Amino acid sequence: MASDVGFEHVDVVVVGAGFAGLYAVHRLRELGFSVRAFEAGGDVGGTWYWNRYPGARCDIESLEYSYSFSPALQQEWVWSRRYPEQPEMLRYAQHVADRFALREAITFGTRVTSAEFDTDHWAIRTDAGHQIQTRFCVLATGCLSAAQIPEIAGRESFAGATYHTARWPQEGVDFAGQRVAVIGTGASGIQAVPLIAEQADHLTVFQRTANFSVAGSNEPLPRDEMRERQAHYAEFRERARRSFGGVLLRQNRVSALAVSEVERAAEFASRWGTGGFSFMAAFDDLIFDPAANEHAAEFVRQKIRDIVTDPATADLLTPRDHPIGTKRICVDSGYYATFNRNNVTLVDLRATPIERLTPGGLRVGGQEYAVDSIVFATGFDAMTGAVLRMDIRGRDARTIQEKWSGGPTTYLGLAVAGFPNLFLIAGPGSPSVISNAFLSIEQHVDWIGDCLVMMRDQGLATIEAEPEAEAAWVDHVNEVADRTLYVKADSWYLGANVPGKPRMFMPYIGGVSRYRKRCDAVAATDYEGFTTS
Ligand code: N01
Repeated sequence: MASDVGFEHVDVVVVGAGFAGLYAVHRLRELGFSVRAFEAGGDVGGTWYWNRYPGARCDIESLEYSYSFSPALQQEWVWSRRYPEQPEMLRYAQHVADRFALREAITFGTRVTSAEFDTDHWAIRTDAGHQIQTRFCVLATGCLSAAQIPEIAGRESFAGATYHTARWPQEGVDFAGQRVAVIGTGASGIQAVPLIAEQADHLTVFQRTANFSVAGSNEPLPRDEMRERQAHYAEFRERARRSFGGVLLRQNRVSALAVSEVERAAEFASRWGTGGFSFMAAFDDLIFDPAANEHAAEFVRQKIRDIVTDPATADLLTPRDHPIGTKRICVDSGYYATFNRNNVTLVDLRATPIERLTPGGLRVGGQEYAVDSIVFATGFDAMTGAVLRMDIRGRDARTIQEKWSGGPTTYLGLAVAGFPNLFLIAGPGSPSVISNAFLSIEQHVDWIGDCLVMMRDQGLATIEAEPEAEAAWVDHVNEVADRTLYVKADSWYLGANVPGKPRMFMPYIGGVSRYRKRCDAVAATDYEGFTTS
């Protein structure tokens, strides 16, 4: 295949054509750079291309989860539901790609396999034989894109069909008449379970950790609400940029411990009624104070006991091993109530893990569960997986695997010392997965664009994070995380879901507003913490 692909020289290679890659292609071309992007999937959309499992939808409201860079795009795109479902998100990505003629810069169905730095450029290679010399490389590889299937003995022996929620077949799956197993009860499992239960003959859910979930009703978005937002988009976007997570939640500034029991219960009940992430904004200290958090956790535990009729099942579904919100809280539609159906069984893997897969199903605690299909809702090697699956070599041919052997270290989540002219979008060390992805993506791409323009204007060839600046930033990221309860949970934020992955809180939890100010200040002070040449 290499024969029909010659050497190419461009200013920027963008890896990935999800929402980060799409905006990077658009913005950098707009600034006059030549850009080439590669995307492993067959089309644009990233997360929203791959995650087609039943029930897949966003847990941030559609009025907030979209691009702000184009006022015209904001005026022409009309969301149909309060929480965008996967097909609508994918249509939005496709619309953006067409509207801004982005596909012409993207090669689909092609993975970047290696990137090697030499003097002042990167040599990029793909699995289709492309070889490209580029001055800059932008990794828009996604934080939840490297799907994880656990090593389970006998996996190859299973004779039925297996699926991962993040690699769902394009044509969909019909589970009618089947006995189905779902392994995993994170956000993906919790969204898929109610729908699979409606279709399958019997569904067995294999749970290792009980999870907190808050219902989020997904009614159609009223046209007048959409029009109202369109009339004031600029103002809302600006408020989101100045918020903590990039989402305009109704944040109560009061401590959960400063109000009476009756007031506390009323606030939680009101938030439960609203649904979604707003629950964790019920009080100001839920993510900092264990006693405050426990009140919120107990409210949800009681809801589970109220909803689930079988006390033993309710007990198993009740999370007790982590503070609420420290594993990303789930937003569901009827998850707990699904366990009242007589075609749904819950199996506890905490007491007895899966021993092995067999040709006919799974064996747990000496018992055989016969199934026709297995759905792995087992998550991702988050934030670093997609980067570490490539062979990236920086200065002195040092690999990224070696550099990050103790955990991902970055300067501002944007750059890595020893890897000049390489940028991450929403990388570890930035608000990323703990924020509204669109807002954080746009902020990073705009910052990178400005940086490249500065380099062009000043005739600079390289920019590289300084090791001291990187170390200080990593300390700051850890210090901020250590003030929260997040570090108490075995979550994917800490890499705890991947055997052998160094434990390190990866996103920056100091808030998008504070983070943006810091990035702007670095740019304004002649890129303090970076060395240029
Ligand atoms: O993945 P997860 P996910 N044996 O890692 C279990 C975003 N997202 O795809 O908790 C048995 O959360 C694992 O158990 P445990 C969102 O940010 C958003 O669901 O490690 N079980 C867990 O239950 C989310 O947080 C949306 O003990 C095993 C599950 O598999 C992130 O993506 C929708 C196992 C994995 O849960 C990831 O969510 C979907 C094993 N060997 C996703 N290995 C929305 O916008 C793992 N598990 C709503």
